Amino acid sequence: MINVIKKNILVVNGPNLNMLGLREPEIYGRETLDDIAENMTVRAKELGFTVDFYQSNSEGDLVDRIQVARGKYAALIINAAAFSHTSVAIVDALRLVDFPIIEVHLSNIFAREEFRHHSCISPAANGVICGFGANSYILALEAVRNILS
Ligand code: CA2
Repeated sequence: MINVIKKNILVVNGPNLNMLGLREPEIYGRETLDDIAENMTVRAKELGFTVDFYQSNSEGDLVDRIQVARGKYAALIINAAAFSHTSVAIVDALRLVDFPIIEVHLSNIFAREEFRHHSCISPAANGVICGFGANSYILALEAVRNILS
């Protein structure tokens, strides 16, 4: 069988991240999710990757998107937003995939309210990047490059 080298990275975003840039810039920065997608596309290209960018406010949709990603991507970068702190369904879906997973957060979740200090999905991730604003996503791309090279 031909071994196809996968170069496509899936980026999954959870609830309310579609509102980025509209409120709380002191916590989440001024960039919109579209800005983040554009910057990632540029950096991914420099690193030899392409990105598929996805956002949903619904837990089931996020689970569905992760399930269909099985076997199709080089890596997954995920900001599950508030579901990071609550979702057994998302961590169960993440355990099904066969490629590296990087969890990202814009804010430093450990410097915020206590309920944000725990992430249900971190045990399924290769690593976690948080606190660097939109640059957390770029750092995640670089982590993927390092893991895969
Ligand atoms: O820091 C992150 O990236 C978070 O995943 C963002 C989530 C939050 O629940 C996590 O604890 C940390 C919230 C995303 C909500 O985004 C907003 C965008 C605009 C205005 C208000 C919230």
